[in-house]
Amino acid sequence: MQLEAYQIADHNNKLQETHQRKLSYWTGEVANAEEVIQKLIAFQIAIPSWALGTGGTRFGRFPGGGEPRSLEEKIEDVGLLHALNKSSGAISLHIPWDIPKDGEAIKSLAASYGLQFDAMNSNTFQDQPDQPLSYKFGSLQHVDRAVRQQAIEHNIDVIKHGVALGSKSLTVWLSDGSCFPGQLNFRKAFERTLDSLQEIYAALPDDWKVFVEYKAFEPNFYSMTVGDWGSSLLFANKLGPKAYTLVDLGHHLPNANIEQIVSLLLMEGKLGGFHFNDSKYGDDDLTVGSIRPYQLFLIFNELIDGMDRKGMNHATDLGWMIDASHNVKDPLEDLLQSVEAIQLAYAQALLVDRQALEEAREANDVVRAQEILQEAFRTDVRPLVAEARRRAGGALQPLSLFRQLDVRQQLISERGLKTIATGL
Ligand code: AOS
Ligand code: ZN
Ligand code: ZN
Ligand code: ZN
Repeated sequence: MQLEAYQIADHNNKLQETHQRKLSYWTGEVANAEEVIQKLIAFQIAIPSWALGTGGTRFGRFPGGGEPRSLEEKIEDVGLLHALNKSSGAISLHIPWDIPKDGEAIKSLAASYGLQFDAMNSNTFQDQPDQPLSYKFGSLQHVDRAVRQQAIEHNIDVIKHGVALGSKSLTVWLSDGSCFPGQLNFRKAFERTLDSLQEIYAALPDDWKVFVEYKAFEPNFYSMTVGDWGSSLLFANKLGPKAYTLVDLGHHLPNANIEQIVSLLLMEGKLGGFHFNDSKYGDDDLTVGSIRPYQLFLIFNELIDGMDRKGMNHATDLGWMIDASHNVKDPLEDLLQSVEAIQLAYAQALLVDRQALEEAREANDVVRAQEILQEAFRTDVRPLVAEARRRAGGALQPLSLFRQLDVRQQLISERGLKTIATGL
Protein backbone atom coordinates (compact mmCIF):
# COMPACT_ATOMS: atom_id res chain seq x y z
CA MET A 1 0.00 0.00 0.00
CA GLN A 2 1.01 3.59 -0.47
CA LEU A 3 -0.15 6.70 1.36
CA GLU A 4 -1.71 9.44 -0.73
CA ALA A 5 -0.82 13.10 -0.25
CA TYR A 6 -4.50 14.01 0.30
CA GLN A 7 -4.72 11.60 3.26
CA ILE A 8 -1.91 13.45 4.99
CA ALA A 9 -3.33 16.83 4.02
CA ASP A 10 -6.80 15.93 5.40
CA HIS A 11 -5.28 14.74 8.65
CA ASN A 12 -3.16 17.89 9.00
CA ASN A 13 -6.07 20.18 8.19
CA LYS A 14 -8.15 18.70 10.98
CA LEU A 15 -5.36 19.25 13.49
CA GLN A 16 -4.07 22.55 12.14
CA GLU A 17 -5.85 24.92 14.53
CA THR A 18 -4.76 23.18 17.71
CA HIS A 19 -1.27 22.68 16.32
CA GLN A 20 -0.93 26.34 15.41
CA ARG A 21 -1.98 27.45 18.89
CA LYS A 22 0.66 25.30 20.57
CA LEU A 23 3.29 26.19 18.00
CA SER A 24 2.78 29.95 18.43
CA TYR A 25 3.17 29.58 22.17
CA TRP A 26 6.43 27.65 21.92
CA THR A 27 7.94 29.70 19.11
CA GLY A 28 7.41 32.65 21.46
CA GLU A 29 9.14 30.84 24.32
CA VAL A 30 12.05 29.24 22.48
CA ALA A 31 14.60 31.69 21.07
CA ASN A 32 16.00 29.40 18.36
CA ALA A 33 12.72 27.69 17.40
CA GLU A 34 13.17 28.26 13.66
CA GLU A 35 16.72 26.85 13.73
CA VAL A 36 15.45 23.77 15.59
CA ILE A 37 12.72 23.22 13.00
CA GLN A 38 15.20 23.49 10.12
CA LYS A 39 17.60 21.05 11.74
CA LEU A 40 14.79 18.59 12.43
CA ILE A 41 13.72 18.69 8.78
CA ALA A 42 17.25 17.74 7.71
CA PHE A 43 17.68 15.00 10.32
CA GLN A 44 17.02 11.47 8.99
CA ILE A 45 17.11 8.24 10.98
CA ALA A 46 17.73 4.96 9.20
CA ILE A 47 15.43 2.00 9.79
CA PRO A 48 17.00 -1.47 10.00
CA SER A 49 15.38 -4.07 7.80
CA TRP A 50 15.15 -6.48 10.75
CA ALA A 51 12.97 -4.17 12.84
CA LEU A 52 10.01 -4.43 10.46
CA GLY A 53 8.91 -7.81 11.74
CA THR A 54 8.13 -8.94 15.27
CA GLY A 55 11.47 -9.49 16.96
CA GLY A 56 10.70 -12.24 19.37
CA THR A 57 13.10 -13.63 21.91
CA ARG A 58 14.77 -16.99 22.18
CA PHE A 59 11.69 -18.15 24.10
CA GLY A 60 9.18 -17.43 21.40
CA ARG A 61 7.88 -15.22 18.69
CA PHE A 62 4.38 -13.90 18.19
CA PRO A 63 4.05 -12.55 14.64
CA GLY A 64 1.46 -9.81 14.28
CA GLY A 65 0.47 -10.30 10.65
CA GLY A 66 1.16 -8.37 7.49
CA GLU A 67 4.91 -8.52 8.06
CA PRO A 68 7.10 -7.92 5.00
CA ARG A 69 7.87 -11.15 3.14
CA SER A 70 10.59 -9.80 0.91
CA LEU A 71 13.14 -7.04 0.57
CA GLU A 72 10.68 -5.20 -1.66
CA GLU A 73 8.05 -5.27 1.08
CA LYS A 74 10.57 -4.12 3.68
CA ILE A 75 11.31 -1.12 1.49
CA GLU A 76 7.58 -0.54 1.13
CA ASP A 77 7.24 -0.51 4.94
CA VAL A 78 10.04 2.01 5.40
CA GLY A 79 8.43 4.03 2.60
CA LEU A 80 5.22 4.12 4.66
CA LEU A 81 7.09 5.31 7.74
CA HIS A 82 8.88 7.97 5.73
CA ALA A 83 5.66 9.18 4.13
CA LEU A 84 4.20 9.63 7.62
CA ASN A 85 7.13 11.27 9.39
CA LYS A 86 9.52 12.41 6.59
CA SER A 87 12.38 11.48 8.92
CA SER A 88 12.98 7.83 8.06
CA GLY A 89 14.59 8.40 4.69
CA ALA A 90 16.99 5.45 4.78
CA ILE A 91 16.99 1.69 5.23
CA SER A 92 19.83 -0.42 6.56
CA LEU A 93 20.16 -3.88 5.04
CA HIS A 94 21.47 -7.08 6.45
CA ILE A 95 23.21 -9.72 4.34
CA PRO A 96 22.23 -12.52 3.86
CA TRP A 97 18.72 -11.72 5.13
CA ASP A 98 18.18 -9.08 2.44
CA ILE A 99 20.19 -10.14 -0.59
CA PRO A 100 18.97 -8.03 -3.52
CA LYS A 101 18.39 -10.16 -6.62
CA ASP A 102 18.51 -7.12 -8.86
CA GLY A 103 20.45 -4.23 -7.32
CA GLU A 104 19.31 -1.64 -9.85
CA ALA A 105 15.64 -2.51 -9.45
CA ILE A 106 15.91 -2.39 -5.64
CA LYS A 107 17.71 0.92 -5.82
CA SER A 108 15.04 2.52 -7.97
CA LEU A 109 12.24 1.04 -5.85
CA ALA A 110 13.82 2.68 -2.78
CA ALA A 111 14.29 5.94 -4.66
CA SER A 112 10.59 5.95 -5.57
CA TYR A 113 9.85 6.21 -1.82
CA GLY A 114 12.60 8.81 -1.30
CA LEU A 115 14.82 6.28 0.51
CA GLN A 116 18.56 5.82 0.54
CA PHE A 117 20.65 2.88 1.68
CA ASP A 118 22.31 3.37 5.02
CA ALA A 119 25.07 1.14 6.43
CA MET A 120 25.23 -2.46 5.21
CA ASN A 121 25.37 -5.11 7.94
CA SER A 122 27.32 -8.33 7.64
CA ASN A 123 26.44 -11.51 9.50
CA THR A 124 29.04 -13.90 10.81
CA PHE A 125 27.09 -14.68 13.98
CA GLN A 126 24.92 -17.40 12.39
CA ASP A 127 25.68 -20.34 10.14
CA GLN A 128 23.82 -20.23 6.83
CA PRO A 129 22.54 -23.49 5.30
CA ASP A 130 24.98 -23.44 2.36
CA GLN A 131 28.01 -22.38 4.39
CA PRO A 132 31.03 -24.73 4.36
CA LEU A 133 32.59 -23.76 7.73
CA SER A 134 30.95 -23.00 11.08
CA TYR A 135 31.12 -19.82 13.18
CA LYS A 136 30.42 -21.74 16.37
CA PHE A 137 33.79 -20.66 17.79
CA GLY A 138 33.93 -17.26 16.21
CA SER A 139 34.47 -15.73 12.80
CA LEU A 140 37.11 -13.03 12.35
CA GLN A 141 38.88 -14.26 15.51
CA HIS A 142 38.70 -17.99 14.67
CA VAL A 143 41.74 -20.18 15.35
CA ASP A 144 41.36 -21.66 11.85
CA ARG A 145 42.58 -19.39 9.08
CA ALA A 146 40.03 -20.89 6.65
CA VAL A 147 37.09 -19.83 8.84
CA ARG A 148 38.51 -16.33 9.12
CA GLN A 149 38.91 -16.23 5.35
CA GLN A 150 35.29 -17.25 4.84
CA ALA A 151 34.15 -14.45 7.17
CA ILE A 152 36.41 -11.91 5.45
CA GLU A 153 35.02 -12.87 2.04
CA HIS A 154 31.48 -12.54 3.34
CA ASN A 155 32.19 -8.98 4.49
CA ILE A 156 33.74 -8.11 1.14
CA ASP A 157 30.68 -9.53 -0.56
CA VAL A 158 28.48 -7.32 1.64
CA ILE A 159 30.50 -4.27 0.55
CA LYS A 160 29.87 -5.23 -3.11
CA HIS A 161 26.12 -5.45 -2.52
CA GLY A 162 26.30 -2.06 -0.82
CA VAL A 163 28.21 -0.45 -3.67
CA ALA A 164 25.51 -1.59 -6.09
CA LEU A 165 22.86 0.09 -3.91
CA GLY A 166 24.73 3.33 -3.25
CA SER A 167 25.42 2.62 0.43
CA LYS A 168 28.55 4.24 1.88
CA SER A 169 29.31 2.20 4.99
CA LEU A 170 29.70 -1.25 6.47
CA THR A 171 28.79 -2.08 10.05
CA VAL A 172 30.64 -5.04 11.51
CA TRP A 173 29.10 -6.46 14.63
CA LEU A 174 30.84 -9.61 15.81
CA SER A 175 29.49 -12.13 18.27
CA ASP A 176 33.07 -13.42 18.62
CA GLY A 177 34.30 -14.07 22.13
CA SER A 178 34.23 -16.89 24.64
CA CYS A 179 31.77 -18.44 27.03
CA PHE A 180 34.16 -19.88 29.62
CA PRO A 181 37.39 -18.90 31.32
CA GLY A 182 40.35 -20.45 29.58
CA GLN A 183 38.56 -20.93 26.28
CA LEU A 184 40.27 -18.09 24.46
CA ASN A 185 43.64 -16.42 24.28
CA PHE A 186 42.39 -12.81 24.46
CA ARG A 187 45.48 -11.36 22.78
CA LYS A 188 45.48 -13.84 19.90
CA ALA A 189 41.74 -13.32 19.42
CA PHE A 190 42.30 -9.57 19.19
CA GLU A 191 45.23 -9.92 16.79
CA ARG A 192 43.41 -12.34 14.52
CA THR A 193 40.36 -10.11 14.49
CA LEU A 194 42.55 -7.14 13.62
CA ASP A 195 44.22 -9.04 10.77
CA SER A 196 40.83 -10.01 9.39
CA LEU A 197 39.44 -6.49 9.73
CA GLN A 198 42.50 -5.15 7.92
CA GLU A 199 41.67 -7.31 4.92
CA ILE A 200 38.09 -6.08 4.95
CA TYR A 201 39.30 -2.50 5.34
CA ALA A 202 41.53 -2.93 2.29
CA ALA A 203 38.44 -3.76 0.23
CA LEU A 204 36.55 -0.61 1.28
CA PRO A 205 35.97 1.95 -1.50
CA ASP A 206 37.62 5.33 -0.87
CA ASP A 207 34.38 7.08 0.05
CA TRP A 208 33.24 4.33 2.45
CA LYS A 209 33.45 4.01 6.23
CA VAL A 210 33.55 0.89 8.36
CA PHE A 211 31.86 0.94 11.78
CA VAL A 212 33.16 -1.41 14.46
CA GLU A 213 30.25 -2.10 16.81
CA TYR A 214 31.04 -3.24 20.35
CA LYS A 215 28.93 -5.19 22.79
CA ALA A 216 29.66 -6.10 26.40
CA PHE A 217 28.06 -9.55 26.45
CA GLU A 218 25.72 -11.88 24.56
CA PRO A 219 25.91 -14.30 22.87
CA ASN A 220 29.25 -14.88 24.51
CA PHE A 221 29.02 -14.51 28.26
CA TYR A 222 32.60 -14.63 29.49
CA SER A 223 34.38 -12.38 26.99
CA MET A 224 33.50 -10.47 23.87
CA THR A 225 36.39 -9.74 21.54
CA VAL A 226 34.97 -6.32 20.67
CA GLY A 227 33.44 -5.86 24.12
CA ASP A 228 33.60 -2.16 24.82
CA TRP A 229 34.37 1.22 23.34
CA GLY A 230 38.01 0.82 24.32
CA SER A 231 38.56 -2.26 22.20
CA SER A 232 36.46 -0.83 19.36
CA LEU A 233 38.55 2.34 19.42
CA LEU A 234 41.76 0.29 19.40
CA PHE A 235 40.57 -1.49 16.26
CA ALA A 236 39.39 1.73 14.62
CA ASN A 237 42.68 3.50 15.36
CA LYS A 238 44.79 0.62 14.09
CA LEU A 239 42.68 0.22 10.94
CA GLY A 240 42.90 3.82 9.76
CA PRO A 241 40.89 6.94 8.90
CA LYS A 242 37.94 5.12 7.33
CA ALA A 243 37.29 3.10 10.52
CA TYR A 244 35.06 4.35 13.34
CA THR A 245 33.42 3.16 16.53
CA LEU A 246 29.69 2.51 16.54
CA VAL A 247 27.73 2.97 19.75
CA ASP A 248 24.64 0.82 20.32
CA LEU A 249 22.84 2.12 23.40
CA GLY A 250 22.07 -1.39 24.65
CA HIS A 251 25.62 -2.73 24.49
CA HIS A 252 27.09 -1.50 27.77
CA LEU A 253 27.46 -2.89 31.23
CA PRO A 254 24.68 -1.64 33.53
CA ASN A 255 24.72 2.08 34.33
CA ALA A 256 27.60 2.91 31.97
CA ASN A 257 27.88 6.64 31.32
CA ILE A 258 27.17 6.53 27.59
CA GLU A 259 27.15 10.29 27.17
CA GLN A 260 30.73 10.46 28.43
CA ILE A 261 31.77 7.72 25.98
CA VAL A 262 30.15 9.67 23.15
CA SER A 263 31.92 12.86 24.18
CA LEU A 264 35.37 11.24 24.18
CA LEU A 265 34.86 9.37 20.93
CA LEU A 266 33.83 12.60 19.22
CA MET A 267 36.84 14.36 20.70
CA GLU A 268 39.00 11.70 19.03
CA GLY A 269 37.12 12.02 15.74
CA LYS A 270 36.28 8.33 15.96
CA LEU A 271 32.54 8.21 16.53
CA GLY A 272 30.98 6.97 13.32
CA GLY A 273 27.54 5.63 13.97
CA PHE A 274 24.73 5.08 16.38
CA HIS A 275 22.23 2.34 17.09
CA PHE A 276 19.33 3.78 19.05
CA ASN A 277 17.17 1.68 21.35
CA ASP A 278 16.40 1.60 25.05
CA SER A 279 16.92 -0.90 27.80
CA LYS A 280 16.43 -1.57 31.46
CA TYR A 281 18.81 -4.52 31.81
CA GLY A 282 20.98 -5.35 28.81
CA ASP A 283 20.59 -5.42 25.04
CA ASP A 284 16.83 -5.20 25.47
CA ASP A 285 16.29 -3.42 22.14
CA LEU A 286 13.20 -1.63 23.44
CA THR A 287 11.59 1.43 21.87
CA VAL A 288 13.89 4.45 21.96
CA GLY A 289 13.08 6.77 24.87
CA SER A 290 10.73 4.30 26.55
CA ILE A 291 12.87 3.69 29.64
CA ARG A 292 15.49 6.43 30.01
CA PRO A 293 14.55 9.53 28.03
CA TYR A 294 16.80 11.77 30.16
CA GLN A 295 19.83 9.65 29.26
CA LEU A 296 18.91 9.98 25.59
CA PHE A 297 18.74 13.75 25.98
CA LEU A 298 22.14 13.82 27.74
CA ILE A 299 23.62 11.78 24.91
CA PHE A 300 22.26 14.21 22.33
CA ASN A 301 23.58 17.06 24.41
CA GLU A 302 27.11 15.62 24.05
CA LEU A 303 26.57 14.76 20.40
CA ILE A 304 25.65 18.33 19.54
CA ASP A 305 28.43 19.79 21.65
CA GLY A 306 31.07 17.49 20.14
CA MET A 307 29.83 17.80 16.56
CA ASP A 308 29.55 21.58 16.70
CA ARG A 309 33.06 21.85 18.11
CA LYS A 310 34.34 19.91 15.08
CA GLY A 311 32.14 21.74 12.59
CA MET A 312 30.31 18.51 11.73
CA ASN A 313 26.94 18.42 10.01
CA HIS A 314 24.41 16.87 12.41
CA ALA A 315 22.36 15.34 9.64
CA THR A 316 25.07 13.79 7.50
CA ASP A 317 28.33 13.28 9.38
CA LEU A 318 27.25 10.40 11.63
CA GLY A 319 25.30 7.26 10.78
CA TRP A 320 22.00 7.46 12.73
CA MET A 321 20.08 4.24 12.97
CA ILE A 322 17.47 2.55 15.11
CA ASP A 323 18.35 -0.95 16.28
CA ALA A 324 15.30 -2.15 18.15
CA SER A 325 12.82 -4.98 17.85
CA HIS A 326 10.62 -6.87 20.23
CA ASN A 327 7.63 -9.03 20.76
CA VAL A 328 4.58 -7.06 21.79
CA LYS A 329 3.99 -4.02 19.57
CA ASP A 330 3.18 -3.46 15.95
CA PRO A 331 6.71 -2.98 14.57
CA LEU A 332 5.75 0.03 12.45
CA GLU A 333 4.02 1.79 15.34
CA ASP A 334 7.05 1.04 17.47
CA LEU A 335 9.38 2.59 14.88
CA LEU A 336 7.22 5.72 14.65
CA GLN A 337 7.54 6.04 18.42
CA SER A 338 11.31 5.53 18.27
CA VAL A 339 11.86 8.13 15.56
CA GLU A 340 9.73 10.62 17.49
CA ALA A 341 11.69 9.98 20.69
CA ILE A 342 14.97 10.61 18.87
CA GLN A 343 13.66 13.85 17.38
CA LEU A 344 12.40 15.05 20.76
CA ALA A 345 15.75 14.41 22.43
CA TYR A 346 17.60 16.05 19.56
CA ALA A 347 15.34 19.11 19.63
CA GLN A 348 15.61 19.46 23.42
CA ALA A 349 19.38 19.22 23.24
CA LEU A 350 19.40 21.97 20.59
CA LEU A 351 17.79 24.23 23.20
CA VAL A 352 20.64 23.98 25.71
CA ASP A 353 22.22 27.34 26.38
CA ARG A 354 25.80 26.18 25.80
CA GLN A 355 27.48 29.40 26.69
CA ALA A 356 25.67 29.67 30.01
CA LEU A 357 26.44 26.01 30.69
CA GLU A 358 30.16 26.57 30.13
CA GLU A 359 30.12 29.60 32.38
CA ALA A 360 28.38 27.64 35.13
CA ARG A 361 30.95 24.86 34.78
CA GLU A 362 33.89 27.23 34.93
CA ALA A 363 32.41 28.77 38.06
CA ASN A 364 31.76 25.34 39.65
CA ASP A 365 28.09 26.28 39.83
CA VAL A 366 26.76 22.74 39.90
CA VAL A 367 23.18 23.72 40.59
CA ARG A 368 23.06 26.18 37.71
CA ALA A 369 24.61 23.66 35.30
CA GLN A 370 22.00 21.06 36.21
CA GLU A 371 19.21 23.65 35.92
CA ILE A 372 20.34 24.63 32.41
CA LEU A 373 20.16 21.04 31.19
CA GLN A 374 16.85 20.30 32.88
CA GLU A 375 15.33 23.52 31.62
CA ALA A 376 15.91 22.27 28.08
CA PHE A 377 14.83 18.71 28.87
CA ARG A 378 11.55 19.90 30.43
CA THR A 379 10.58 22.02 27.43
CA ASP A 380 7.69 20.62 25.43
CA VAL A 381 9.22 20.49 21.96
CA ARG A 382 6.45 18.33 20.48
CA PRO A 383 4.91 21.22 18.51
CA LEU A 384 8.33 22.00 16.96
CA VAL A 385 8.81 18.37 15.92
CA ALA A 386 5.28 18.26 14.49
CA GLU A 387 5.88 21.50 12.60
CA ALA A 388 9.09 20.13 11.07
CA ARG A 389 7.14 17.09 9.89
CA ARG A 390 4.31 19.20 8.48
CA ARG A 391 6.68 21.43 6.54
CA ALA A 392 8.47 18.40 5.10
CA GLY A 393 5.14 16.99 3.89
CA GLY A 394 4.55 14.51 6.69
CA ALA A 395 1.73 14.06 9.18
CA LEU A 396 1.31 16.17 12.31
CA GLN A 397 0.58 12.98 14.27
CA PRO A 398 1.99 9.98 12.37
CA LEU A 399 0.89 7.37 14.87
CA SER A 400 -2.74 8.55 14.97
CA LEU A 401 -2.87 8.65 11.19
CA PHE A 402 -1.37 5.16 10.96
CA ARG A 403 -4.22 3.93 13.16
CA GLN A 404 -6.96 5.99 11.50
CA LEU A 405 -6.03 4.63 8.10
CA ASP A 406 -5.85 1.11 9.49
CA VAL A 407 -2.51 0.59 7.80
CA ARG A 408 -1.80 -2.72 9.54
CA GLN A 409 -5.16 -4.18 8.47
CA GLN A 410 -4.41 -3.22 4.88
CA LEU A 411 -0.99 -4.83 5.07
CA ILE A 412 -2.57 -7.98 6.48
CA SER A 413 -5.06 -8.14 3.62
CA GLU A 414 -2.27 -7.67 1.08
CA ARG A 415 0.27 -10.00 2.65
CA GLY A 416 -1.66 -12.35 4.89
CA LEU A 417 -1.88 -12.97 8.60
CA LYS A 418 0.86 -15.55 8.90
CA THR A 419 3.85 -13.78 7.48
CA ILE A 420 7.33 -14.02 8.86
CA ALA A 421 9.83 -11.31 8.13
CA THR A 422 13.31 -12.64 7.56
CA GLY A 423 15.67 -11.55 10.24
CA LEU A 424 16.57 -12.19 13.84
C1 AOS B 1 23.64 -7.05 17.99
O1 AOS B 1 23.39 -7.16 19.20
C2 AOS B 1 23.85 -5.75 17.38
O2 AOS B 1 23.06 -4.78 18.03
C3 AOS B 1 23.71 -5.60 15.88
O3 AOS B 1 23.90 -4.26 15.58
C4 AOS B 1 22.39 -5.92 15.29
O4 AOS B 1 21.36 -6.00 16.19
C5 AOS B 1 22.51 -7.15 14.53
O5 AOS B 1 23.52 -7.02 13.57
C6 AOS B 1 21.24 -7.47 13.79
O6 AOS B 1 21.58 -8.29 12.90
ZN1 ZN C 1 23.29 -2.78 17.13
ZN1 ZN D 1 22.42 -5.37 19.95
ZN1 ZN E 1 20.40 -3.76 20.86
